[in-house]
Amino acid sequence: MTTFNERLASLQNNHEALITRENEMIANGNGIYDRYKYPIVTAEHTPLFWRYDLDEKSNPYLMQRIGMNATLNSGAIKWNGKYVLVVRVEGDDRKSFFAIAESPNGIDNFRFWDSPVTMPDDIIPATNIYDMRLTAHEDGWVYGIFCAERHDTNAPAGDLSTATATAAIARTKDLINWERLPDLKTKSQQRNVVLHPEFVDGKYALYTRPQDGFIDAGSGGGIGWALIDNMTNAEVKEETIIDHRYYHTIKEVKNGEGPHPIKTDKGWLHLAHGVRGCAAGLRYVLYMYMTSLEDPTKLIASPAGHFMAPQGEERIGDVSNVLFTNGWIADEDGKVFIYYASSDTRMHVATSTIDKLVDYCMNTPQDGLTTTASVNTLKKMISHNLEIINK
Ligand code: M1P
Repeated sequence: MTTFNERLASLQNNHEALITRENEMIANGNGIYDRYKYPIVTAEHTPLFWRYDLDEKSNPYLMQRIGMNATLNSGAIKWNGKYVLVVRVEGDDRKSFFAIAESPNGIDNFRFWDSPVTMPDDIIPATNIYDMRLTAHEDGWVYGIFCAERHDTNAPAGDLSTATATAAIARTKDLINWERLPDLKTKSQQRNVVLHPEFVDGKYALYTRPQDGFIDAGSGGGIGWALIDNMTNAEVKEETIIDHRYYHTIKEVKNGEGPHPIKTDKGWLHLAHGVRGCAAGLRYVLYMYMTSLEDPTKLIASPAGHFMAPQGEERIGDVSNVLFTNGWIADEDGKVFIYYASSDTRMHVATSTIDKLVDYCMNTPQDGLTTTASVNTLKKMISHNLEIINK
C-alpha cells in the first residue's frame, strides 16, 4: 500500500513537472499570432497546499479537501519584470476568487503566489466576483475592475438563479493590498467594464457594456464609453456606444471590451469578445478594433469576423465554445502576449507584435454585412492575386 509520504511525493513531483513544463509554439500559424501547445494555467496548477490538508493526522488518506474547478478569465500586467496574471480561480463550490500567478517569460512556468488575493468585501458584499481588468493608470494606482454578482432581490420567490452584474472597483500599489472603492453607479447592469489608462479631458474614461439583464445585453448597443470625474465615487452619467453590435456578425448577441487598449502610433488597439447564438448555445470569439488617438471614441479600424475562435480542446470545457480575454501584455520591444481562456476552464497564451496586430486591424477587410459584400471582397483579392500568380 502507498504510504502518505509516498503519495505526497508523487503529487509534488507531478505538480512541479506540470508547472515547469516548457511550452512550445505551434508552427504554421496564420501569420497574425502564434498559439502554444499547452494551456499556461489550469486548475492543476493551483498549489497542492490549497487543495490538500497536508497533515497526516487529520488527512491520513491524503484526500483533496478543497477542489479547484477552473482557472480562467485573467487580468494581466508586467510587474517587476515578470508576466503576472490575476487569475479567476473557480472552486468546486462555484465561487470565483482572484489569485496571482507569475511567469518569468510569459509563456510557461506560471506559479501561483502562496495565498489568493484578499479582496475587501466592505463596500457591498457580493456572492461572487470575477474577470478582473487591470489598468496601471497614469494617476499612479493600479486599478482592478471586476464583476460583482449578487442574487437579484427582485427575483420572484423560488427563483434562485436571477442575478445582477455590477462593476466593482479596487486599487492597489503592490498587487497584495487592495483598497475597495464603491461599485460603479450606472443606469443599467454592467459587466466587462475597463478603465482606459490615460486621463481624457482631465477625466477617467471607462469602456462599459450596458446590459438589460444578467445575461442579456438586450438594448445595450455594444461597447460603451463614459467619462467620469473620479474613481472613488465612480458614476456613469452619459454613455456613448463606440463599438456597435450588428445582425449576422460574430458580436450579434453581445460583445465586451477585453483588457484596456494598447496605445500605438496608429491608434488605440483593442481586443474584445463577441458572442453569437447557435444551436449549440452561445459562441464566444475574440475580435479586434482600433480607435483614434485624438478621439478615442472614434472607430478607425474594424476587421471583419473573429480574430481568434476556439480550436481543438479549446472548444470543450465547463461552458463550451468560448474564448474570452481580459488580459494582454505589450513588451517594450513590441511583442504582445495575449492571455485568453478557453471554455471557461483554462488559460492559454498567444503571441504577436504590435506591428502585426495593427496591420491586421488596418488591412483586414471590414464586414460588409451581407454575403454579396463578402464575396465581392473575396473576388477583389482573388483577381489581384491571380494577376500576380499569372505574371
Ligand atoms: O461563459 C462565457 C462568459 O460569459 C460571460 O460573458 P459576458 O460578460 O459577455 O456575458 C461572463 O460570465 C464571462 O465570465 C464568461 O466567461
